[in-house]
Amino acid sequence: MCGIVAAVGTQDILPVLVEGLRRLEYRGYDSAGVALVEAPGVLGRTREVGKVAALEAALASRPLSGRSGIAHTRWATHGAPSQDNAHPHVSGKIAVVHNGIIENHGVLRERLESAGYRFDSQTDTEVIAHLIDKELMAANDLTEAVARAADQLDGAYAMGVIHADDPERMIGMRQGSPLVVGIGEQGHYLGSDPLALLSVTDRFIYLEDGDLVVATHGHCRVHGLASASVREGVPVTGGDAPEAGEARQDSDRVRVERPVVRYEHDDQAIDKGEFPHYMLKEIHEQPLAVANTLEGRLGEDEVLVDALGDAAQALLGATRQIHLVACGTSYHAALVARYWLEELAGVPCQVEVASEYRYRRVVAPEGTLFVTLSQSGETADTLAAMRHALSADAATGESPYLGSLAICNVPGSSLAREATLTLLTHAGPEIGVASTKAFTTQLTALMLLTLAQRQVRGGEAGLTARLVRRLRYLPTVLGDALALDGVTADLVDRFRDREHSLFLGRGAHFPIALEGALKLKEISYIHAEAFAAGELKHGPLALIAEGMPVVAVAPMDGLVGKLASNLQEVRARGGRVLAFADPDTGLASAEGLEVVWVPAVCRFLAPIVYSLPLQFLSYHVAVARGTDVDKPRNLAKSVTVE
Ligand code: HGA
Repeated sequence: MCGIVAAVGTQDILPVLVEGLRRLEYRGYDSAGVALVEAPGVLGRTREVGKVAALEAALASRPLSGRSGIAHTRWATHGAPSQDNAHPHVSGKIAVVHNGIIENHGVLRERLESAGYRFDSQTDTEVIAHLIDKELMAANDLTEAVARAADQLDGAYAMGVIHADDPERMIGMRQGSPLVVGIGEQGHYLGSDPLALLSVTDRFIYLEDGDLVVATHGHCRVHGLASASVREGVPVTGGDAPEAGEARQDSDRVRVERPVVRYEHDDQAIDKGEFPHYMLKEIHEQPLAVANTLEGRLGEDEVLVDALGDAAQALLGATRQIHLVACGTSYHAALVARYWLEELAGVPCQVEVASEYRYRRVVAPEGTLFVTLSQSGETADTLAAMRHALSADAATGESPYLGSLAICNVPGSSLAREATLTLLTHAGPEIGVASTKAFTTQLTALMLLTLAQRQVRGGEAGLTARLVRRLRYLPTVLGDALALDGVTADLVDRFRDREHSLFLGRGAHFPIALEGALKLKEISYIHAEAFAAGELKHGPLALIAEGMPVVAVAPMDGLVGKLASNLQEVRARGGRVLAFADPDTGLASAEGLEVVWVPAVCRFLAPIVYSLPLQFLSYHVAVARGTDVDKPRNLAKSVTVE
């Protein structure tokens, strides 16, 4: 998704902006641009379609410099990827970068056109620039003008704004899309996520919805909506005189103090190191990532429920059923967890994609816990679903839910801040668009949740203890499974020239088949469908033709015999089966069937281990087909628009 970087400092900030854009490249984008106040009254802007490298080349031939500026990588929602549609957008002396969607851009555009504004792009963003310009004529103050413009916008946005006559000031604002403020020695910064700014600071303010920040190189003031501040009990420190060069606050906002949070990071985590792609590096990081998810959360024979958060005992103790809501890969993790939660903890469980959940009336019986999953903690649909779930019901005046639990990877993200309880996955930064370690660490966190739920419900302790011991051993098994890297690299010929494929699994491995198919289509662009193998004869068998690649997930569980029969049906029709299997299954390579052994693992943890060969397979097929593995076409990492 779009990435924002902005800076105001004591020296030329172009290098900071370009480095920030490079660090945001992983999010997926189609064009990039930058605007700086080069001298009082002079805005310099450069925009290019394509990669940040193209922008850098343009800047090399026509350099820009200045002490305040904004920059952007765009993932088009309104208007095709083009130079005219690339951000920053300019109106008069104002330049704006924006992440999100302005839903009422049509009416605003008409209104602005009748007021004499000419549009140079098809974007919704350009209305923001013109609106601010128009409001500035009435308000005569940039902060006030931004706030007044924002009041007219419906939808989601994070934005950065500069003004040619005000080289010392930058303004940021968020409503529904993420934005952080970086506090540095040499200035202040804005970023869509902290990763963009780690070269200049590790101290951040995570803005809340409605927050407007005004920053010079030496000062940074956050103005929050008065009602929100009171509701959240945030101390209001307004009333002091504005700093020189700082505008007075707008009427509906008050000065608020937001905590400054230190971002713990390891610079190697955002470096590809010896690997050709982030995705391959992140697949190999899974033993460590899963060990980090487990760290401090396992006792001798049980999950340390209190280590899951202060509210965990009370919340899980009162839970009678669970609604799991997520998108994409996280949704697949939730589907696996349904099998675990119902079998191991006896908790009724419902799973739904967030984009559907948020637009229907859901009946949540008393004692329902709302659980969300999102790598970034900023996934727009998931966040909106959680807000919808926790908002008051019109009839009762209360949320029908007991509370919420967010499983995510980014501390300080919106989901982490707003949920009643947060279970961080500690996977480290995930840069590849196709999620790998975020998925297996989510599964690990969900197993911790399952066992915690089993414990608080008084489930038989022997099985809990055995599973805890196996969980502790899981990083070692995942380490063994890394050997499948080379094995799967030798299998790509089956897929390289194919346009269609099927994935099959049963039980908790059906969602793993779904995830395997998603991975393959995301990065190799081969059409891949997944089915619960028992469903084959109810339709999908019609797709099987000579040579059709069919991937089967075949660990040692009670359903493997049934799965073997399903595979016979495929082979009898000319399909070529590739089965990832446990040696104890008795499956053996034969005509139309190639079996690849996966390290032995107990059936409950097998979904985590069997994810690895499927990730490796997609990776190697994508490399063989020459696609852009880390940044597949049309996709973005942190899906912050609806
Ligand atoms: N709507 C804007 C910004 C898109 C965006 O935030 N993508 O992640 C545009 O289309 O330019």
